[in-house]
Amino acid sequence: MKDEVVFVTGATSGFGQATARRFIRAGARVIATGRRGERLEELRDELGDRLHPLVLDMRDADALLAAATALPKGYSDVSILVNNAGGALGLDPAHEAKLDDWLAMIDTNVRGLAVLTRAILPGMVARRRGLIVNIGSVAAQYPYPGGNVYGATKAFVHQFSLNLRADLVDKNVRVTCIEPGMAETEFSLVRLRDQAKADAVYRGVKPMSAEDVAETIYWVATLPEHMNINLIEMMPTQQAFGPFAVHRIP
Ligand code: NDP
Ligand code: 8X3
Repeated sequence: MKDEVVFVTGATSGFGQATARRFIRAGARVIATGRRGERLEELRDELGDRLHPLVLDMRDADALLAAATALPKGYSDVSILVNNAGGALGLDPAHEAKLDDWLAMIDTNVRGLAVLTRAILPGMVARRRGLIVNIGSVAAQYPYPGGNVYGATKAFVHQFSLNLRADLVDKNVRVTCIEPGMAETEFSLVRLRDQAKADAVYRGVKPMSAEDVAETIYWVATLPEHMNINLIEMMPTQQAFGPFAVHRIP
């Protein structure tokens, strides 16, 4: 791992923060991004100077492109890109959801992820070395009430990951899409904007942890170079699928 430069988006919390810790512990250098600069500074204080904090808003395409071309010495040859930043905003039915929430999810989970990938990928191809891990969701595959645009953004992540594989088959650049189910992070607090409601999501369940997902990302990154894991879908044992909804007229 000491030769790896890992670019982790959304490292101020949850999966991204646990991923930054996991790769630093293994000896890699990590570029850690997010909007909350103070949390990135705290992470550097905790993990040391192999972590490069970078304040970035995934909705700002110009900032993403500029950042990718201005990485400091020792961090410029990104070998692993973990496209993790994002989340869900709201759980309202489509006809009541806030349009601003929809646009913010599209800008972050889709547009930002695509822009950053486009910025980092040419270097990987030129060096014939790289791994992109995209964080999707079970919401990409299984529709549920209130999942509307969030699930659709993750369906983009799913298909984009597979299509990247099609383009990169002869470039020695690997692509994996990881699709988690319920994991306890700040995800539900951000989505529901209410601590009590967020706590209720995890009540009586042993959800996955941020570390569970980070360990999976790390496992993917430690596989032999000739192996590409295309997709991983993971859930807590206490989560599964429901029946189709049928609206019956009385
Ligand atoms: P958290 O809310 O704990 O972390 C989200 C991270 O994304 C934060 O670091 C946040 O940083 C960053 N982020 C969000 N919006 C932006 C933005 N506009 N610009 C830059 N960074 C941003 O949630 P998770 O760790 O759970 O989520 C990580 C990913 O995993 C997301 O893509 C989410 O959709 C996905 N996921 C989560 C699941 C879960 O149950 N927890 C299950 C399946 C998928 P900051 O606010 O500082 O900018
Ligand atoms: C997060 C998992 O089931 O809340 O992507 O959509 S879920």
